[in-house]
Amino acid sequence: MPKTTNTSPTITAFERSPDRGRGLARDMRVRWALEEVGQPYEVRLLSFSDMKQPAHLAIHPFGQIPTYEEDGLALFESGAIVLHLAERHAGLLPENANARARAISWMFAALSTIEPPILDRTTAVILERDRDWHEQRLPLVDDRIRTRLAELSNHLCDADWLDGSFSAGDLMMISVLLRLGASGLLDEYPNLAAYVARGQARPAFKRAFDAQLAVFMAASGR
Ligand code: GTB
Repeated sequence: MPKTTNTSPTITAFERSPDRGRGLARDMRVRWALEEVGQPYEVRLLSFSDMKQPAHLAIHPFGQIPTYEEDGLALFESGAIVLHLAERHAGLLPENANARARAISWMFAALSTIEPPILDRTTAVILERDRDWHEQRLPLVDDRIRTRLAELSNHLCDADWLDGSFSAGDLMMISVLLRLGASGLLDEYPNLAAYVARGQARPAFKRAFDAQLAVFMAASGR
């Protein structure tokens, strides 16, 4: 629900996302969190060049998206932004202190245990395709992903969410797993594929997805 009021926080996103609005850029997880907690927001769209200018580097030292700005606070790193939102609004973290700590563990697991091998695959497919060792390396990368997916699949078993009710841990994990997209790896674990589909079926996910897709459609004049 992007809105234009003075009190709404502002996030940054790609002016023209390389994924053509398929929800893979990391503003998607921030938009999803904002939608889950019912917080209207504004979006500042940036070109690749804008991201490297001093104005943006002042709020993101690495010149990337997403960022998050509200009164007196500027944040970068999608995980930190989602955690900030989850801590300040009801709906993304359990009330019980121990359950809350476990949900935060799942956020970190998504970002520091599951996402790195998935990013390795993206790097291999996009940047290393022409290397003569690419065909040998890709199966090794895929097997490292499979190890983590098998472990995650065993944990999830037939539950809907990772630890009780839907939480920021699920939001982050599903956002990360979505990056596997066309690899087919997720389909090897039917309960994980169903888990991701459950996340995508949430109304807040759909609103966030539609909002970021609309940016790409507008940029391409459709
Ligand atoms: N750890 C940071 C976070 O979680 O916020 C990583 C931020 C990041 O990688 N941002 C990327 C970026 O700004 C966009 S999301 N890149 C520009 C740059 O570094 O100059 C990564 C991304 C980009 C494109 C696709 N895609 O086209 O599918 C998917 C994901």
